[in-house]
Amino acid sequence: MRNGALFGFHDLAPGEESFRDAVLAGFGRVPKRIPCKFFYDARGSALFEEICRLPEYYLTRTEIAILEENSTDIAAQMGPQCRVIEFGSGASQKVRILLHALDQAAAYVPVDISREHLRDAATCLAEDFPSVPVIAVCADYTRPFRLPPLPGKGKSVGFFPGSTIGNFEPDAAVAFLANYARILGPGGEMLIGVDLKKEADILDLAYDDRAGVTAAFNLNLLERINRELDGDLDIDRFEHVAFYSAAKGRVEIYIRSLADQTVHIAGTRFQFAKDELIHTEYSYKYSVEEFRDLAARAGFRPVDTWTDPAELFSVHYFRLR
Ligand code: AVI
Repeated sequence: MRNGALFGFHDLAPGEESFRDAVLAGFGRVPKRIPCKFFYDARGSALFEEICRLPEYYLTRTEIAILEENSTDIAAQMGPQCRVIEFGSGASQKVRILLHALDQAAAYVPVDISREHLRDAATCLAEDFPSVPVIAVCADYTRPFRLPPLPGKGKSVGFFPGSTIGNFEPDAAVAFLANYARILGPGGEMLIGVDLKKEADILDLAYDDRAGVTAAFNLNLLERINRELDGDLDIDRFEHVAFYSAAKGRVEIYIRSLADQTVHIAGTRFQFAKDELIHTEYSYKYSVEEFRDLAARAGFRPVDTWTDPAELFSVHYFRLR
């Protein structure tokens, strides 16, 4: 860390659900399932970064363009001396656009469960923005927790980009936003990126790209079972399945078994019928109005919304009622 950078690290020692418990429980259900949070081991995170650069995966570049295009307006809403609190901060990349535009942020608070990744990303950001105090918090942001005392008297603004909110089912998304609201406190505000509803063709390709990167990302869950849980799955006997259901307003992602087969995981035997599906992820898409209604259920009032010219993606600004 270079001299002058202001940096704090608060470890709230989050307990993590083990991959083993999740897979053994999930494979005992009908349909079988693996929660999408397990995509992100080292290989899965590298594949997700590759997805974000794919021509078919318009989400990342479109959201960045919206943030860049509207950074002055966004910074005006956030005001001087605000504290920016980002849940699931990962590599802390998109927040750099805000920190450049803001009239001196009082603090940047990245919150993530992945301790070492958080420490590295937060250290790097503190070095690049030496005038912004960076207070990293290692916590499970899907559960209630308390922020440490933060510097400054400006408002606390949540930042939740990437349309990660779409990976929650709607009731869980409301509960997640309500927890965010409690942590931001009275007067809190929120800047959140949300993918918009659109034609099925665009969404089908975004989640089943020609180069097969999303397929590799999804099937990495099975590779992970083999690596970490002493599994004997033959990956070639499974395939990636992703499609947009307009009726449900979501992309549904599964792994399909290509044969009747028996596999072993951590000493337990599981049967698959040919064409049986393992559910791995939903990615919900919302119209601007639908998302405003959902956020209202968590106590957020809409202030402004920015979209790209093709209306692929939206960035919303909310204030707590
Ligand atoms: C992290 N999340 C917003 C991604 C999405 O678009 O739902 C995860 C993803 N799954 C497949 N491709 C990308």
